Amino acid sequence: MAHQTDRRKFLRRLLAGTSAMVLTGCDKLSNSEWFSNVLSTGESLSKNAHHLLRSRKAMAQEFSEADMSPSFRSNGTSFPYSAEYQALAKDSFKDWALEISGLVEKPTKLNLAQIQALPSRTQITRHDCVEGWSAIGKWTGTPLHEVLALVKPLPQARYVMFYCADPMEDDGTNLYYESIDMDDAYHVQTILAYKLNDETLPIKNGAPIRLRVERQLGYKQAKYIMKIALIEKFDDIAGGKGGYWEDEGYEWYAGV
Ligand SMILES: Nc1nc2c(c(=O)[nH]1)N[C@H]1C(S)=C(S)[C@@H](COP(=O)(O)O)O[C@H]1N2
Ligand SMILES: [Mo]
Repeated sequence: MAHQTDRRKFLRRLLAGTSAMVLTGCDKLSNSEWFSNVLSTGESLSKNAHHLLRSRKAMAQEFSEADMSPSFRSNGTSFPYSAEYQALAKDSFKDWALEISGLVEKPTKLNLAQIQALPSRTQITRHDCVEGWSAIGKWTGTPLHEVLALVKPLPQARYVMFYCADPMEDDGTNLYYESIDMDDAYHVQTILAYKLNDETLPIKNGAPIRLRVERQLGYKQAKYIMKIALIEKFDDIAGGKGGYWEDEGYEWYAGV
């Protein structure tokens, strides 16, 4: 009995302490380094716990031909208006070449034929856009790990940046861009897609190549890729958040 009373007293004291902190101390505490350290530790703990439950190598669900959407809509840019892109498109991207540089041993330039000569992967997956629509499409492309094997990332490389052809401002500035980490870069379903539903990738869906990083939301699936760079940190790039929509406030890690 005595033991229970003690316990009740203890709980009451604990609650009182908590609400006092909530009512009076919170602002002051959140400014202290101690409190924000505790908060960020909690955040990274739950992130790690999440990754223990579902490994970064886990596969996105793949579907059958019967599940495919009758057509795959276009969202965001449907035809980059830059003169450079228009000229490349006119010539079916024969003069297009993908530069892969940054923190790599062997910076490389690959044209479309060279990319298509590498081993390919085909996958039927569901695309989920935060604007509230989904579509199931069949993608064929070169696994990014095949390209990484050619350029040999240096140990300090932490992210892969994708620079796109489409300006997001009317004055031609602010090109769309995205980034993923090395776990996603080496994921077997991460491909540089050049076919959609067994056809040459249409311009509206990102020709000549677009990223498919399955298990991530639509805005990570960069279209119209012109350049890839391996980097250590993106603080100095555009808005510093690792992607066009991230700079506007979206989450950088948009995966499950
Ligand atoms: N370069 C570029 N990539 C982009 C976008 C864009 O506007 N430009 N939009 C993103 C968004 S929000 C989505 S949902 C998908 C749309 O891909 P889709 O046009 O093939 O449907 O591409 C993503 N990648
Ligand atoms: Mo989207």
